[in-house]
Amino acid sequence: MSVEVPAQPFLQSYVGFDSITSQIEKKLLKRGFQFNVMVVGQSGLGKSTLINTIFASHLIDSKGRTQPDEPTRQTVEIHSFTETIIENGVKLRLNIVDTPGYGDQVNNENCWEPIIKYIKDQHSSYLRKELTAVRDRFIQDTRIHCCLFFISPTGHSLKPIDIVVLKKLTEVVNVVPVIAKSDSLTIEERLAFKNRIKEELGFHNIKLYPYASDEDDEHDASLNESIQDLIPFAVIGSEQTIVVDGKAVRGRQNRWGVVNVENEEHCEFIHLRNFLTRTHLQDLIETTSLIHYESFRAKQLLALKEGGSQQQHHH
Ligand SMILES: Nc1nc2c(ncn2[C@@H]2O[C@H](COP(=O)(O)OP(=O)(O)OP(=O)(O)O)[C@@H](O)[C@H]2O)c(=O)[nH]1
Ligand SMILES: [Mg+2]
Repeated sequence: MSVEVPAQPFLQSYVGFDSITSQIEKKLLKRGFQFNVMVVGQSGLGKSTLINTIFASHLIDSKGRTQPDEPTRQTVEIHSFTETIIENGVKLRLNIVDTPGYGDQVNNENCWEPIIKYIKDQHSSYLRKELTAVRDRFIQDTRIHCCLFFISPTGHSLKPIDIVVLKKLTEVVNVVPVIAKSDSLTIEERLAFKNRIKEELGFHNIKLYPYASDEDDEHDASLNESIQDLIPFAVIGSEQTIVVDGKAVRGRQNRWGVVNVENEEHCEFIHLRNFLTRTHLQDLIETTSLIHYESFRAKQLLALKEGGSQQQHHH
């Protein structure tokens, strides 16, 4: 997020530099945050259900299904859901982009292409607005700040197709893996699977968010460490409401009983939600801008320049 200090000196009255940061802060907080998340993964892993669960878990209107027996429809195209959340006077516009699952075609080659194209299109449209926008005008941000990658709860290993898609995604977006439908694994199986996935990701040299940096201060470093232990988040999604201690929450009936998705002993849904909407929100936005968007922009501008000089050459 870029912040511009007013060029005009304050002549009329003394305003200390010490107050500038709080002025900027106020301005930013008033404007609020636009935060765009995308869900990607094999078909039927509960991507649409988790989006619904995230929105329902906030104490605001959900546009999700109300009838539990209504069949889940397969997602056939990319579309997004937006909701504005206000917490302690800070406005957050949370936008979640749902994508069709892949993996059930005979030929899964290039199944990731529409997803990568969508991400790049958002960068491209932001760049266009940036190049034409009047200075200081607010640009609507549709760039994907975080991509949740759904891993099938096999308990064994990642699928070859996952490795391919992960490689493509990590080149253009912050990727955070989650273990889908983790109610099908016991706590022990889950832990073993997590470690197995981490090994595999390391082996294939897949660069996930948060990235290591030399510039990290102690605060960043400890923030990242605490989150690295949790990734991939083992999540459970549900479209059914259950009542626990008089409070309506999302839950699932399974062979051991009822799982409350908001119970931290059952699943890491709450950790994921806090990670997205509280602890790492600002950093995910900044990293998108500083790393992924910058690299896209540099390539585009270079191509433009080269195109331009080639044209001049012809004349
Ligand atoms: N056991 C279990 N079932 C789940 C969970 N989340 C979703 N399901 C079920 O899995 C099925 C598929 O869920 P969807 O949310 O449609 O999956 P999707 O990933 O969006 O599927 P596509 O749109 O085809 O890619 C539904 O019957 C859900 O009820 C979960 O956490 N645990
Ligand atoms: Mg879906």
